[in-house]
Amino acid sequence: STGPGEVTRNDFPEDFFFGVATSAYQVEGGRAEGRRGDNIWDVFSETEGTIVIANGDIAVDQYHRYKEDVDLISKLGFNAYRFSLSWSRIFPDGLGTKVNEDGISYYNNLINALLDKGIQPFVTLYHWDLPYNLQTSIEGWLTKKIGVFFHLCRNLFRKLWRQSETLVTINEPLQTAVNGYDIGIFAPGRKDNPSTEPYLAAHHQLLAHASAVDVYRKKFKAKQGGEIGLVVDCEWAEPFSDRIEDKSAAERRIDFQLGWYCYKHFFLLFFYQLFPFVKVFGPNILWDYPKTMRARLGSNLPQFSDREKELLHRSLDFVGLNHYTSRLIAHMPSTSDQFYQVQEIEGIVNWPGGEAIGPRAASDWLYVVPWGLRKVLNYIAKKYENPMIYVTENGMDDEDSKVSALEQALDDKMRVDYFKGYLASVAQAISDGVDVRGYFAWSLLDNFEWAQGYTKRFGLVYVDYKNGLSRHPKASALWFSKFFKGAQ
Ligand code: GBH
Repeated sequence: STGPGEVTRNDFPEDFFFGVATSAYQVEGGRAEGRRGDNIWDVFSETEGTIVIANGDIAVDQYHRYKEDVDLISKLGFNAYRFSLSWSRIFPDGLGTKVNEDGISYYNNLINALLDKGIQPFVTLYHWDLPYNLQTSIEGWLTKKIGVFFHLCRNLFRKLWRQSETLVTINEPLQTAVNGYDIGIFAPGRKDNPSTEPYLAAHHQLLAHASAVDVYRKKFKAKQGGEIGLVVDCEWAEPFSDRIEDKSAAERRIDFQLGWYCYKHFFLLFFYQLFPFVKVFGPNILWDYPKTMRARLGSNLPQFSDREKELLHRSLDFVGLNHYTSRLIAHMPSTSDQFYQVQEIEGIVNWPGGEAIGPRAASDWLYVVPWGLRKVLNYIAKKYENPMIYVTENGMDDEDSKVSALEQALDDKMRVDYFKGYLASVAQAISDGVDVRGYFAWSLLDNFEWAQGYTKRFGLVYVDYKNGLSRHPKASALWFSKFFKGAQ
């Protein structure tokens, strides 16, 4: 087997995508420019008492430096860039009726700059920066009316789709549901109704996703080709022990991350569509929430109509997976209706003997466990009939306060080992038969790390916040360049 350090470019198919990823609010800045409307993070980061100690008003200024950043991506040798569109830059009031041409042209320019360099754009429509007006006027993701998302997508497809071939509707609906509506550490910062709101927010994200995919399929795909999917985040859940309770706790943990947003029985549905009369007598195989969730949440988990289930059922051309870390999971009786308690699980970072599951990065949730990625990839392949998968995010952070000199920041040995280990794990999954088509390192640049502000640095490229936001490739960025040239 391939151990860390032995992974090479030849372990991946020739047409494999190797990219870097970012999101609009984390890198763009230009808050007051180009007639961009406010979003919920603009307001959340100004609210006293949130743990955010900074904001994305300027961020790392990609709005003005996109050409420099595209050159950088190209020089390093990546062939794909995953970024997101700021919804309120294109529709300042979020409603999808009045298009702001300044926003459209910014993204057209970015996409053209990428295509000029032969870099494939992977466009995410929504990475957490909901137009503020949609939060105040219709309660954001809590109501079905958020289906105005539909209009957003329709217009975007018309204006931008032609130039980009891979589209993600929503980034990590789980994080919006849980951090936005259960513990409230992310915008919109709600935490008073943890037994209902996370499930409504998730439900409406799924419906918005499904209707966006439906429009895209009917109006654009036939003419323009391309592919569309959802990005889910999933840590690997390794049973803490061989006890049956711990094994099913670990299964449950994955249901509450992945199963919440993915479908099963794709081929059976196809068969039902060919022979509709069979469906009347056959088992109900339409998409639905996992049984483990229904059992614990009952009527707090909303219901789908059959039509919605069918839409969702065929809504993924690919699964986008964000994966950073793994955790040991043990059974723990439920103590409250909060998200983690409801699952009846406990996440543990030390093996029974006391040894850590892996070295810790800067963030307290991020342990380096390369073998976990191979396991998640195999799990998805097995459970969901071997779908096409992109690893849409993978990476680790350094603590800003521990960086005292530039040379030290650029010498990121631990990150080099992280990427070696995780890429080897992807290569192993591919030889296991998993259909992985691309891999994106998070992130191109150090950037605004949500509730952690600028205190955590995930970049392959260092951003000097005290020196004009200048960009400096770290050893890990240079490692990728050598990896692409086959000179390891
Ligand atoms: C990704 O989510 C996001 O898509 C990306 O925007 C982000 O920059 C990246 O992670 C790195 O965090 O209590 O404040 O420490 C991955 C799932 C969700 C994992 C939030 C960490 C804890 C936040 N992440 N979670 S905090």
